[in-house]
Amino acid sequence: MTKILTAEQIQQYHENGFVSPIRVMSEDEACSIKAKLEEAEKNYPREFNPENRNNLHLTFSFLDELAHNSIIVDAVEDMIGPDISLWASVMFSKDPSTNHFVSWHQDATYMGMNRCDFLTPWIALTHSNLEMGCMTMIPGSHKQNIRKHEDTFSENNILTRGQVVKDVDESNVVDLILKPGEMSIHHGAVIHSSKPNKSKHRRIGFALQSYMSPEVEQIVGKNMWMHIRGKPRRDHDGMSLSRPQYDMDPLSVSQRKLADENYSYILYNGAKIKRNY
Ligand SMILES: O=C(O)CCC(=O)C(=O)O
Repeated sequence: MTKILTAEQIQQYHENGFVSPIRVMSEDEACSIKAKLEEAEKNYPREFNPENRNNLHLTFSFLDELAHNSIIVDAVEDMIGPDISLWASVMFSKDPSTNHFVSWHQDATYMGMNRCDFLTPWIALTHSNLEMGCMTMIPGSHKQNIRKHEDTFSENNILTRGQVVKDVDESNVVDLILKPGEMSIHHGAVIHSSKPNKSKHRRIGFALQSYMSPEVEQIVGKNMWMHIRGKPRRDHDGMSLSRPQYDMDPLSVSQRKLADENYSYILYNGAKIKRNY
């Protein structure tokens, strides 16, 4: 018995490497989260900005609540089982009329895990459509191995290394058009990208990247895990994180600093350049 997803949605996920759209909350609730986010950016500009965008769920209660949202976690449980930890999160924000884009890539490439079958819910906090640079997927591409990625460090590419998979067959692409409060869920190995936001409105997606079962292990670097549900992980080197008691509570700030350092070590392992993302 599944909790949220239909058998058809689960089949779509396994077949295509993604499933979308799934409603998590009302549009009004998503707008209120966006308002909290913009308040946090105003109050803590150094800690929360387009470059300092990783692991914000560790220091802001409204994002921690999203990471534990029962609709999101139930959907994850339907696919990976009851023992769930969260590896990290990324706030992907694109300002209106900017050139920022995300090149074709597979998330698992630089995450340093022993396998790729983990998943990322991407929660739309605004509309996300073609004009705004929504995510685009290559269906079925998660069934291949990890392809060769070239690190470009291109200025407008908002991936850590500006990594690119070349010669992608774009004949069957699927654009994930989402309304505020909806999510998509994608597999760690599916090839995806997103184009610039040409609209007059900001596009924001919160990527809970990624929820993993205990079978998925960190083999490059150390990670700090947020326990979400079920049996806690038993990694010998991975530390467990506590939830923020309130926005920017000092313990959570120090934990996020350490988590971000570990995260950056893993993602830039072997890279020639290290950027601020
Ligand atoms: O938000 C975007 O445009 C890209 C996000 C992405 O690549 C991801 O969540 O894996």
